[in-house]
Amino acid sequence: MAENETAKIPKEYADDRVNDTKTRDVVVKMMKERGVELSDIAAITYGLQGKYIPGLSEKTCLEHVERVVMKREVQNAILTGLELDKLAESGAMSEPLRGMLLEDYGLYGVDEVLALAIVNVYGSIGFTNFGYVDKTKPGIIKKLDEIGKNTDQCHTFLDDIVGAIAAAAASSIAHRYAG
Ligand SMILES: [Ca+2]
Repeated sequence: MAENETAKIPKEYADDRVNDTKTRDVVVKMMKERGVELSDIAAITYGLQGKYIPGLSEKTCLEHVERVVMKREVQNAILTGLELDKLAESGAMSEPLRGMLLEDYGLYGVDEVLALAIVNVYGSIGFTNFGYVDKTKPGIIKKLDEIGKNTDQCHTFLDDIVGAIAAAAASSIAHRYAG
């Protein structure tokens, strides 16, 4: 049987131990409540890979974003980061951390470190893409950045998480099309 041709998820990614549908639903809902749809992330992934892969669609990008949010390491990073953003907003967080998160203090840096847990899942291509989206702030990332700067909302962790998921999905696509 031509297993590789028919299987939707490549064998190396199809490990049930790292797939968690229930937590997937929780983190997707959490991101939605914070203003991010998976399709917003897929649009960034498309921006990263569309020019290199002829015929790549946003729908395919969305499938790879879905694959990324099924990973337990990714889900854990989302749960942790978004909780910290929400705690900072609610006031249930001590100083000086609260102030650093609310003003998105440039030398804080733990938001980027947490996001690397997501990027790591798909290896080295992800790092380059993550650095690129961090610098260019495409689409929803720019929007989150502006909301974070101009309102009481805190997106210190969310913007990096979104960039990391987009970068990881781009790597997943690169692996898929390289073979
Ligand atoms: Ca950030």
